[in-house]
Amino acid sequence: MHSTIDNLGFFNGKASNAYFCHMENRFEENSAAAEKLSFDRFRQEVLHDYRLVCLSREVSILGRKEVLTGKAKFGIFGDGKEVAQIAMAKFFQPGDFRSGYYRDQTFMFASGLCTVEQFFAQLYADPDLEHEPFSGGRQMNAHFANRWVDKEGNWLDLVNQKNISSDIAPTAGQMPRGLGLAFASKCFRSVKELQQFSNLSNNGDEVCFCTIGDASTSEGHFWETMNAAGVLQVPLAMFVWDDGYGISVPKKFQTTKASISDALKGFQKEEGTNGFNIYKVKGWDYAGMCEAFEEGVRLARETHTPALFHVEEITQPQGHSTSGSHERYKNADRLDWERTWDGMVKMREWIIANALATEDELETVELETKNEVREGKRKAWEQYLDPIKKQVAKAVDLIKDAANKFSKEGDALTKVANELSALREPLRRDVMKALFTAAQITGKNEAGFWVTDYYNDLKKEARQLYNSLLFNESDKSAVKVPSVAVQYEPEAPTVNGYEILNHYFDQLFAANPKVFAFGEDLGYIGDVNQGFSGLQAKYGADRIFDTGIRELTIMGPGIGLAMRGLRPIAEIQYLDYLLYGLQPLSDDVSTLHYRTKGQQSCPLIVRTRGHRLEGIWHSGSPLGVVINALRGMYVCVPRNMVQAVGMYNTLLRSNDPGIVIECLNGYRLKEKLPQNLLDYTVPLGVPEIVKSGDDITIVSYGSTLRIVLDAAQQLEKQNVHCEVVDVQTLLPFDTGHKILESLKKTNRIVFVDEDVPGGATAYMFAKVMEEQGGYKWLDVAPRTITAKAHRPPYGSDGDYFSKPNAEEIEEVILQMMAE
Ligand SMILES: Cc1ncc(C[n+]2csc(CCOP(=O)(O)OP(=O)(O)O)c2C)c(N)n1
Ligand SMILES: [Mg+2]
Repeated sequence: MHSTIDNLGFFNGKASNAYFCHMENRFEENSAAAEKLSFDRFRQEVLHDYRLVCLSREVSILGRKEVLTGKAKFGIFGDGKEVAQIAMAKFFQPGDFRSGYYRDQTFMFASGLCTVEQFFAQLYADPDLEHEPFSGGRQMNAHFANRWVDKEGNWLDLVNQKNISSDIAPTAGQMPRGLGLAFASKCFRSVKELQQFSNLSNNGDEVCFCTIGDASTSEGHFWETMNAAGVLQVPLAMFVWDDGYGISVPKKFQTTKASISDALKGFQKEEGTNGFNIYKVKGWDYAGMCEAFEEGVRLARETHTPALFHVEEITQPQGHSTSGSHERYKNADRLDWERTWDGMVKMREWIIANALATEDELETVELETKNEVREGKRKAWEQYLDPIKKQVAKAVDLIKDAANKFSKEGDALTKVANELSALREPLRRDVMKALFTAAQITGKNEAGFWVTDYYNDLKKEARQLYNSLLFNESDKSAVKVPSVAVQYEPEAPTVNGYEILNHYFDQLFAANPKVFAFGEDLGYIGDVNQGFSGLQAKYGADRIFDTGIRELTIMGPGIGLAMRGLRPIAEIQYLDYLLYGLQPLSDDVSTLHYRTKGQQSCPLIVRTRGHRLEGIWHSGSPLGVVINALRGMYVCVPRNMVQAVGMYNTLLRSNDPGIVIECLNGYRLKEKLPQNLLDYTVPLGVPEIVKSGDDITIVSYGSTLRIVLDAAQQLEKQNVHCEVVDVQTLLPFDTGHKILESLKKTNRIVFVDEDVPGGATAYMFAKVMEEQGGYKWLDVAPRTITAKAHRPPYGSDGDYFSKPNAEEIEEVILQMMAE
């Protein structure tokens, strides 16, 4: 029997058959019958795999056609990567995670997590989650996911399902998340108190399978992640699909030595070092890949040693995507080479050469899968179109009914109805346009009532389909957390701001084993402002720890832990450096709940400190950047540490992600120590009046409030009574329109912050004027007072002349009072 198995080394000329030998050895009896049985099983597995290769290839071919004939808008496919992904899927077990990219369709088919119909449903942008279970029509095709959280916001039994974290298109954007998902296994293994959460991990045995294209390894994200993985020792199995190109740009322009595994050689784990295992395999070498993947994944699972599989010589039979043709940048030799070394072709040759199937048998498989794909595609299209056709039919009926009731406008209405019903492939928007046009024609006339009514119904339905679930809408929504007031003992001590946080984190870590905190200088010294001082010694370096200087891959572990049901507080040392970690927050965290239509949540808390300190690099307050980049996260701007604690409590009671920006100059200011540190909450979107007055409303937040209050005290002496409002959170912003109530009383308003002109003050201005209708209550022109457009020079005078100061605020307000 082993002579047959030895032949599996066919492709690379050596006996690269350990995986299959291993399969064989599972049958211990040496009898001829057992040998025959095991050979049959092996043969069946190979044929099953070949069937999947054919199926996936056909999906790519028909998928491309659907786009080119206009039934879908864009397509990107996994042709050329089939064999490698089938090999990879063999080692993907229940409990494991995938953080990948748009080439992984075959892996999804092989893992049983995507059907042909579902694939095409996504290609057509079918918004029904039942048909398109990855994103409910929100993502482009081949952006996969599955459900991790139920509708009430409870984590599912992740240990007994295969877990696909939702893909994003930014190249290498999957890397920080992939690191984090793997890192969570390490946390689960090292923190014994977490063993009780048996649905979330089985002793950290879960491997995160991460995939990336060769060109995307040029991104800093890749390098930062691989370095962190090598340092941290996490079960990350990294697969690089090397097809030699990033769209049109060949790898000689992408990678040193044009080989990612060569370039990474120094990262190879050796006896007594950290690092990771590096494997070089060929994308057409089915047996060789199985062997390498088996070993690398096993070591990752058992020892948490990361693995990098450089899968070379992969092809791209149809080019990058439907947006172009690869004949434009690949020469005839390359195209020829790709045809010869196509994994599907090679696997077929190998099956025949090893007498695992006959030519006829393979042709049958090929024909059957072609039919299967055609049938799946047809069903997906029907399912997608059916509800739209029903809408069209109903709209046409209603418009025609209305037409019958009019004499003059009847023809115009009939025309609208006929045009709509003539569309062969109508979209929802065609229905909306027809109904709207018809409603315009009927005007307020009673005969048009049902047209307008249906238009409004569809608009409501579309809001659910296309605009819902940016945040949690269940009881796990952060804006639904009940407000609990802060309490003080009669003799409450007054302490430094940082000590409030320190007491709080101490109690938090004692109470909740799911909470982790990490960042630069956060572990051993307890962060640069001592919020965590002494706590690593108390709660262990597994839960409170230092990281390298790598904001991107501080956010990544934050994301991974949060998605796996833990409660990370991931720190960016200064708000000025948030930009380094912003991409995953903006592209991944902020969109996750929306892009999975509520199937995955990332209750990450980002802790940072900002606003006023000194100089160009430690005084940032770029809240305009933050609120515009992070729609999908809550943005908390506490004025002091007592408020900050209430915000942490609110976020921790929810499944929504948030960022808390502590005041950099507030750690040594004195505050009274609350008595119910773990219990009180600051409701999000509810401003607080920190000083009342009836002459003018000043709206601000964070450190600037102290300057505003200084100015307000001075103005009192001149008989100007300012009402000072702390917005507390920018996202959400004053959901109860408290500011409008103040404005109704004062009829004057000014918005003050330390951001650039047109930044967060412009946002607050628009909210109050447009959304709250504040313009109706103005006696004088409203103003914004901001920092200058440049960053502040170093030193107190640099600060004074660049950020709003009390005198400037006084001056503006006196002017407004005089108008
Ligand atoms: C940050 C970012 N830059 C550019 C793009 C556009 N883009 C999409 S795919 C791609 C090439 C990726 O090539 P590679 O990583 O080799 O993957 P392949 O498509 O070849 O599998 C580019 C440049 C993007 N999606 N994200
Ligand atoms: Mg490539």
